Amino acid sequence: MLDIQKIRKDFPILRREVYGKPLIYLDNAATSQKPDSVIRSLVDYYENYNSNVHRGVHKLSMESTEKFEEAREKVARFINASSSNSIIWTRNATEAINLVANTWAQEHVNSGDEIVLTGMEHHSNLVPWQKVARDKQALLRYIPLTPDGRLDLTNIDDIICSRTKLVSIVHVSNSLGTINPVEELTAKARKVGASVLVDAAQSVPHMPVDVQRIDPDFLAMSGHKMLGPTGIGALYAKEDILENMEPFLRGGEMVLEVTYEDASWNSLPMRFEAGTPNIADAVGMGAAVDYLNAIGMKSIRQHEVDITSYALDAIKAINGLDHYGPEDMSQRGGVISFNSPGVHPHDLGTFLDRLGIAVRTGHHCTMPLMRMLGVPATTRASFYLYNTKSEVDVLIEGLTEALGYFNDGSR
Ligand code: 7TS
Repeated sequence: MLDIQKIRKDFPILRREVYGKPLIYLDNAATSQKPDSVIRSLVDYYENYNSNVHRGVHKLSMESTEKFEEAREKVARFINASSSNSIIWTRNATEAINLVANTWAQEHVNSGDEIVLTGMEHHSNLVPWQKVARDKQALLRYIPLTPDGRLDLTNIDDIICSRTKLVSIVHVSNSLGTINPVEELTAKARKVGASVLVDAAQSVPHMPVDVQRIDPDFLAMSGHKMLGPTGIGALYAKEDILENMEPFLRGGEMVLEVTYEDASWNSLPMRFEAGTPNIADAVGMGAAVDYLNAIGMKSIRQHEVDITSYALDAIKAINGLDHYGPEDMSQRGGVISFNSPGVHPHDLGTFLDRLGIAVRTGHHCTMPLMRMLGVPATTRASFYLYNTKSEVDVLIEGLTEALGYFNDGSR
């Protein structure tokens, strides 16, 4: 059991009020809040050893290089990567996926190849592949969804087939909360010789993720969704694949030898990190990993299971509220999207905001999924390690009050 009250003390922002009410932050799928240790790691960097990495013989540069590379090690160990050479710093999960689309896919996807996605992808794992498919005359295929928002694997052996070059799938859906069977799908991809990318933006922050167990070729994540700073994320890729990939951006840091005519590439991981990297925020992401490890990912997952099932039961008990995604908590993360017919999610979100409750409303960057669900948008509550059941109670009271207000026939 997590000591939530103790954890909450580590997050300064949770002490603030909005509109005179205590902040109830339920928009963690968009971005998480930051503990003191992460905030302090940024201040410490700028106050004490700010310096460029990998180039100085001076003390500060050696210190920043050490801390920067130590953070990479921490991220590698966090997802059980066998080498920190497999971790490429990016700005976020979006950039990690675009890196693969602009390098590996340019070389490996050919006319007539198929790229398999799911019906619940975030635009980040959809739009880059649309461009690859257009450029290469490849075909995008989608694993369809069941009515309760799981992947429908009935025809999976027809979808993942000998024409499949890449299976690129979201691990945990940011709109439905569904946890997808990425291990099983990776094994299927392997059987037909296809490569695999896992969009782990919503899984790595919330549950133990082991890249040696899932065994993808690529995995994308964002620091800001896992208590780290914005502007930093990572691409995990198998080392032998990175060794054989062309660089993405070209310039300083990523080269070994440069002549007026040509250049050769630096060793991994620098080959994929042209220019001065985001040193401070990488160090901050390392501090976030330390914080999560100290709490324990299994305990965080268990807390989210408890709080999400508690919230789901209460939401189901509210008349006239539709909710999406699987009911079985073994297949669901800490996200609940809901809708009340006749009440626009934006109005609902605004009503809740006035009560101090931060939720996200909109299409959550999954427009095709919204279209498939037959709604323009949903209201979404998403939980993290610092949320409490009493915050859920306030959400439920607020929802009940809001629905009474908007559905009042006299209005
Ligand atoms: N993939 C998934 C599954 C996501 O949920 C998100 C962000 C991304 C990729 C992109 O992450 P980024 O850090 O590169 O932006 N999802 C959300 C969300 O649900 N609300 O705001 C951002």
